[in-house]
Amino acid sequence: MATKKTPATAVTPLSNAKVDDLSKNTVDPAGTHLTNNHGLRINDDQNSLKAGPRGATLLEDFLLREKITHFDHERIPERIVHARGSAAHGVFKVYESLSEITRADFLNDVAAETPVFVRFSTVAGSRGSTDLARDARGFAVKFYTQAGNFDLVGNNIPVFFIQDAIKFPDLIHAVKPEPDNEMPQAASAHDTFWDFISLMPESAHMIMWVMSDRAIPRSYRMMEGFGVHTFRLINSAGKASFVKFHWKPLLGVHSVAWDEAQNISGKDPDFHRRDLWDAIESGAFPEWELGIQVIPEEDEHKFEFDLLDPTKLVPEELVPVQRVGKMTLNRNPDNFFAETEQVAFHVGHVVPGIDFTNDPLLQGRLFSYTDTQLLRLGGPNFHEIPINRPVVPVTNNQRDGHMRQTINRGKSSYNPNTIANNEPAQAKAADGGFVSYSERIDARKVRERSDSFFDHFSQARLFFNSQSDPEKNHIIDALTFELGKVKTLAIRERMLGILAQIDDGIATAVAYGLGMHVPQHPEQFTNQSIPADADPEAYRSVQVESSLLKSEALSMANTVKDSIKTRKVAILAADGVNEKSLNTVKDAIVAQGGVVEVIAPRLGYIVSENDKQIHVDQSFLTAASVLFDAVYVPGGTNSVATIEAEADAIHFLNEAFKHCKAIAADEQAMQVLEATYFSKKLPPDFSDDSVISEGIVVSGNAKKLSEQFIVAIAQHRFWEREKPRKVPA
Ligand code: HDE
Repeated sequence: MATKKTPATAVTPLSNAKVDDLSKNTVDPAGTHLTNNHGLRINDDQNSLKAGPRGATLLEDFLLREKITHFDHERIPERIVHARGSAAHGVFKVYESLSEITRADFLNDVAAETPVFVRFSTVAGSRGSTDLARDARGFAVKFYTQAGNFDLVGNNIPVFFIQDAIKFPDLIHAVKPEPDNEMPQAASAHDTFWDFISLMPESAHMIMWVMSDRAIPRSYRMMEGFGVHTFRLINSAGKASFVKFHWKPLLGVHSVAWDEAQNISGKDPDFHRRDLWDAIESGAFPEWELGIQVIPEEDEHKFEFDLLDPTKLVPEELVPVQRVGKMTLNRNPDNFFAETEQVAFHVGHVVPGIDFTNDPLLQGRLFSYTDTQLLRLGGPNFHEIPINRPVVPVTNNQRDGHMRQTINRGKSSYNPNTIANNEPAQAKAADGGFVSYSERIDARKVRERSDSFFDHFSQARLFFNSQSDPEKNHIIDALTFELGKVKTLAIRERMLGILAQIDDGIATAVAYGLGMHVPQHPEQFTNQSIPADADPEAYRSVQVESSLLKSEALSMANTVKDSIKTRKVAILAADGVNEKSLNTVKDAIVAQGGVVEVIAPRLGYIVSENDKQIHVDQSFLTAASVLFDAVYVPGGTNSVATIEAEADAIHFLNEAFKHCKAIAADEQAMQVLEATYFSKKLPPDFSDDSVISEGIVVSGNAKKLSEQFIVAIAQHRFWEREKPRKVPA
């Protein structure tokens, strides 16, 4: 018998009904012998079976054949969109029963802790692409409720590019790498994408979002999530309300700079994946509140836009977001492929109390998500894969198919039947049976777009007008970058025509960067997504002015900035560092939940002025400022002299300054700051023992410095200094 050994790594102790369910399939190799797939113990896994030591290899070698065959089949098709993702387990709890508006049990029972599995993703890139691509992020949540699985398959952007599912393959073909040369990877900055967008003014609103910093998040943990479509909530009396779903991150919504994103893509393409993993491993569990905007059915036509149009959001000023529950991610997956890769989300996975609307994008998605799993996961039994199966029993008359796991007893696999007492029996609504909302429909069958879907610009404008000045600059820069990568001048020109219909200011600024003029008659750049026999006039965008000029929730400048939890701070030090100056600041940051790494010219340890060994986490070779939120230079004569002479350290500081991060220095380290580019950019009254505006803190008092530095780090970034104080780095 195998002798038991201690497992090499401890299994994360956190548990819930889904984690317990998964444990039935979890295997731990500790203390076992190597076997083949049929349980046969293997004696030699190093040599194939040969006719004599020098071969040839024998076809008889079933162990070799099994091992190689399995290996040959280890890959499955990656997701056609959202291929690159990371996921985690967690729980959801509702704050108060929402039974007045929905009968969904997990939104009624305040005692219930509903297990969730959440997968975040980019959209366009392949499985191995960088996390920091400019892109929307998927935010897909599977709730394992007592009434079956509910999937909220959303994005970090509340609207979408297109209004009708039939355009989705075109959109994705346009954004994916170009078909002749498979370039560029995970990027929209190329001709085919902008060609398509410039012909589809309905994408204007989404384009504002993906050109904003929302498309380059600091962390998955610092993103909002949105269900995008309008859904329905139904209460037990059968009364329906419209609903928009939101996820609000407790750490606030934060992004990186575009230059930084591009650098991170080289230094650590797994930046978001690592960030999520590390936060959960360290016990800093990411949290979001579930928000809902509830709209009574009778108010359906009260808005300036159509609730069924997925290119529109409902401004929070018009319908406030009620925070109704909290989701906490508290456990990393055990196995990436089995869980993160094989998880299959579907907007059609609903539970009693939640239903669809006729949003034509949502309607198409209801078809797509099952269809795609049939190919990707190889057959109709993907719901049996452990990560996909619900925590409640599945009993029906569906049978067989590739890789069937369930062993159904009995002779009956049909309904109605008498031989099995007509079981499994249908459930009455009162027993949890799902009843589709009986929406009244009385219509002609047409291929048409509703007249209410032709306002393409009012919310694009609302979004732009709601941004702070630095955010507006970033949108203009992003558009100039992306269109600057477009080679066909006519595409750039058409896009300037679209932008001019959103806002003259953006169009003029982007045109300047492109060395072009804003077209004189931008309205001629119209919708080209028109049926062959249609009158183009009938498909023309209509200009509508939103009665709301600004919406606070749309700007990240208004997000919460009250915490440094999980923020990464670099301490640049060398031999001779002042231990107190280093540790006082380090301890203060760690006490507030920040993460500190000491970066030195080489790995191992440095020796402080008072002969203490200080562990070095990274060297200047392995670290980069783009992987940190803030940087501190402690005192100590020799350490300061070494850092001042270390070009990589000065680059680190210049880059941190360029990316608007908080920077702190002990007053003894002033000479290091003076060696940077930005010393010339600092205000003339810059002196030690004072907080310098714009996120630079210098003091000889380590305690005071820590307090001020912590306030500065919590601000996330000092975007205001970006343009006036630009430095080469
Ligand atoms: Fe998806 N989408 N989508 N999508 N989507 C997929 O399903 C599709 C749309 C979203 O982490 C695919 O299992 C169509 C909007 C997320 O596994 C596929 C249309 C939103 C994920 C698919 C849309 C999303 C997907 C590919 C237009 C935001 C990743 C793999 C009608 C509300 C889920 C898969 C995960 C994945 C189809 C539009 C979000 C092909 C046809 C709008 C987060 O079925």
